Amino acid sequence: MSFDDYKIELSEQATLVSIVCEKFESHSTESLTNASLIELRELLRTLGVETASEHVQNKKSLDPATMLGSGKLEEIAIEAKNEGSKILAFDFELTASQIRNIKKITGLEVIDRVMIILEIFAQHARTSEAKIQVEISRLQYMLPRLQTLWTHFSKQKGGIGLKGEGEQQLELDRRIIRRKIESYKEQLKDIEKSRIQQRKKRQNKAVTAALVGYTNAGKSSLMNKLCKVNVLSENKLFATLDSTFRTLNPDSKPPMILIDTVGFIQNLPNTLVAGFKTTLESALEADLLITVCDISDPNYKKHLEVTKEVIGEIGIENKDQIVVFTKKDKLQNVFLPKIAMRNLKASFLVSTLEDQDMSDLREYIINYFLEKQEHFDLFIPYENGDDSAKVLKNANVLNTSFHENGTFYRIRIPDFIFNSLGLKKYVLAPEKRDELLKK
Ligand SMILES: Nc1nc2c(ncn2[C@@H]2O[C@H](COP(=O)(O)OP(=O)(O)OP(=O)(O)O)[C@@H](O)[C@H]2O)c(=O)[nH]1
Ligand SMILES: [Mg+2]
Repeated sequence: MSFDDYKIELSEQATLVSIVCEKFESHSTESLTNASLIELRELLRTLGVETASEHVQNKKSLDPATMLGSGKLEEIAIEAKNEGSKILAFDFELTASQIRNIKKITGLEVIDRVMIILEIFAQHARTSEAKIQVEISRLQYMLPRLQTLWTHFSKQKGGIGLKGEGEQQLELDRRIIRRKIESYKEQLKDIEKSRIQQRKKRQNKAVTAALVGYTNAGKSSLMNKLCKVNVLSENKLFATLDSTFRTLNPDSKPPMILIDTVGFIQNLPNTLVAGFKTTLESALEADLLITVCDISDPNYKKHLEVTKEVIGEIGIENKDQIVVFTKKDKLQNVFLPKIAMRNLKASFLVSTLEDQDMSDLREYIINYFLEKQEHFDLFIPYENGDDSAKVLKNANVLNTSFHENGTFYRIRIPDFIFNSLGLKKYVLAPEKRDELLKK
């Protein structure tokens, strides 16, 4: 049996199913359920699956066997078949037995929110690290569901098989999967080692800002405009799954690097959380966090909340932060940005389609870093030309004057970089500096 047999079969159209139930935190009110359903449509659209009608049942308590009541499920199945859907897409995670029971009642294929997100991650993973992480998540999702999947598979093949054969196969598959997960984890450790080495290389050489925020907010588009590069930006959820590093402004000293990261989503499947956070860890090295938020999305507040939560979970909430609200060109309500920006210390409203906005934001980020840099006054004798060259290469020179024995420089440079250049011996005492400036 090949592991591909466990992958979901996606046909062309799905009917959506959800629930409103006080006891179900992520679906406890009508508005939470509706917002999540809009997102489910987007997730399915990203996978190329058309979405048909949606069905929501209000329930006092959840039915452990099928979540929704079986009568309601029968009704939904009739409508789904009438409109030509082969799949029911549930907007929450289902257990193996729930999937089995619902399939039995409805006679339709059943997929849940987790499978859908896993499938998108699998399709969008590009680097080997992202691919391995997604594969681990998928195997972890499969492990407790293996029995259902296996029964389903043997039925599909028409082989009833001997009972013992099925069980043996199941145990074998479980073992194979566990072993695979272990070996993937080992591979990840190696990749992590090389990532740490690369991070060390960047350290002390550059300053960095990380773009973080909800999926589809416009992070990659900003990266493209600010760095004049071409990172994949698409109207799809989770277009980016790995971190990309680009130089913000090649002329600035030190180089300023922007990091584009994986987007966030509410109700991220548990199996994906660990992998997702590792990918986000590239934001740990950032000196500045740029939270990107699509202000034209009716749920922008929720998106900001989710972003804040994730930032807290990976422990980077104490970094300097600015919020960039994007897609202002799509905004109907002109007062909204004022309300949204009222309680934020530093925030920007932009459209990536407007060049002026992009150059203002770029300047703001560059100035942010420049202002954090220290001033140093140096006097470098002419015979130490190499050190003068270091200054010109690494520092922002504000003032230069040439004297009998050497050159005076007033420079701006982050102190961690200054310390690594070995130029401390040239720093002038204030009285000496005043004397040189007078000349
Ligand atoms: N109208 C408008 N569309 C924008 C703007 N910024 C980005 N977009 C569009 O929004 C969609 C998503 O943009 P991306 O840059 O891929 O978003 P992202 O935050 O990187 O998304 P993930 O990688 O999925 O997390 C694309 O179709 C962009 O063209 C904007 O200012 N105005
Ligand atoms: Mg992106």
